[in-house]
Amino acid sequence: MQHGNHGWIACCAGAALACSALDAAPLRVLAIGDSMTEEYAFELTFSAPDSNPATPNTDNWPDILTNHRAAWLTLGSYRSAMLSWADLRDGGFEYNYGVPGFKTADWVAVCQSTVADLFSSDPIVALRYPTRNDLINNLAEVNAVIIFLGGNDLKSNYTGIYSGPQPPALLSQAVTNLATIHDFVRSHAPALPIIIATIPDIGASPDVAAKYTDPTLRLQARSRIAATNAALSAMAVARGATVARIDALTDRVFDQVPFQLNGTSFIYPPSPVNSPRPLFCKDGFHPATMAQALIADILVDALNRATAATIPRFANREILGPVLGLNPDQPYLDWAAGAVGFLANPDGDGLPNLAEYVLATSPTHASSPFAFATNGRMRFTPSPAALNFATLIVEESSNLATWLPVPATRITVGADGVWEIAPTTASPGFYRLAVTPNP
Ligand SMILES: [Ca+2]
Ligand SMILES: [Ca+2]
Ligand SMILES: [Ca+2]
Repeated sequence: MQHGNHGWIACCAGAALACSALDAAPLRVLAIGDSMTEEYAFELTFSAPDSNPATPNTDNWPDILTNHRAAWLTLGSYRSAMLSWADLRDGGFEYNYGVPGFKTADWVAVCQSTVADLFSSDPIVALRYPTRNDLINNLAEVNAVIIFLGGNDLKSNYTGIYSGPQPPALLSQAVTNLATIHDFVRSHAPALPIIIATIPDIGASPDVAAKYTDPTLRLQARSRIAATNAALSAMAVARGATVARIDALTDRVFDQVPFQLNGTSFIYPPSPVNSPRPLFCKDGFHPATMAQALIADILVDALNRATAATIPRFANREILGPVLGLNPDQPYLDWAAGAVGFLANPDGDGLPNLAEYVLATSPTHASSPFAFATNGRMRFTPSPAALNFATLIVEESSNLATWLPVPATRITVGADGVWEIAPTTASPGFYRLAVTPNP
């Protein structure tokens, strides 16, 4: 059997989004939420850097979607002045009812508000009634509703969730409250698609992690919140609502250390600079722009499932580049130590640089990256870091004309990172490697 191999690269730069194909008007989306949803322009206590406290340098999901998906989606008209909406919306988008600090019970109180609230000496209570009326009016204008709450419920008694003998009643109450809010929307908009977000597990934030440090109790809290989100999802599905699994993102923050997109890693501790790299804003509690872009992606996916919309999702390269202003190729450029293109082959060994990066070989020394084990298997060890950045596909051919991916059943990746390719029964067998940057 012969084994042929040579590096081969299919490069694709970030594909331009096909805006011109749009005929439909942007989807009008209404959001019922808390500080995760209130425009970060109105949350300067954490959205702006210490050095320039009046100018936010982080964006949240409504900011990101309206900045980068305006052709597909709108949250309505925008008012930049504080208190320019005469209700709990403060400033910002017409259809954005993100109210900082609100728990699910606060939103139930808005839904159930009566004219009597207008006479309350508490200005927040007094604003419930006009907020409810505006909301009902806007439900007649929009194409979809997102209900995204619960983080403040968890914050109100995280100690009980963490170390209480039983899961606190607030957890099941949050699900009941979200059902009440859903049913309020449904009663005023019988056919409107409704998306219910799961509750972000605030235990994933540096602020909470620093105060609640016992690993066993942290796991207990995580398990109780996961059970709550399972109940919440079942409630939503039973009502015909679409579920947006925001908790999948907080699970990823727990589990992926360091958190990375295409090999660009992000920083867990907050920073007073609020640079693009920390996962959280400077308060250590609210997600910074990158995490909010991933939230936007989860919501885009839910909106597309709930409606006939085809809003493009955010690929990692778009989040790194246009959203964050980083260079999506930075991990490769750091390895290449300068401005050397993916296809460059300065050592003339037939392996383009991107293949050398993935195969952990030297771009300046010609040498085979492959070894053959005694059993005739092709063996090589790609760089784990580079495999975050690019995808490696092993292809084979019996005639050097038609190439097909080697079936996964013949590729073994060992715990030590060694790839072994079992030979084909066809003879002669040729192999080549396709390496492409991740989207
Ligand atoms: Ca607002
Ligand atoms: Ca080379
Ligand atoms: Ca080389």
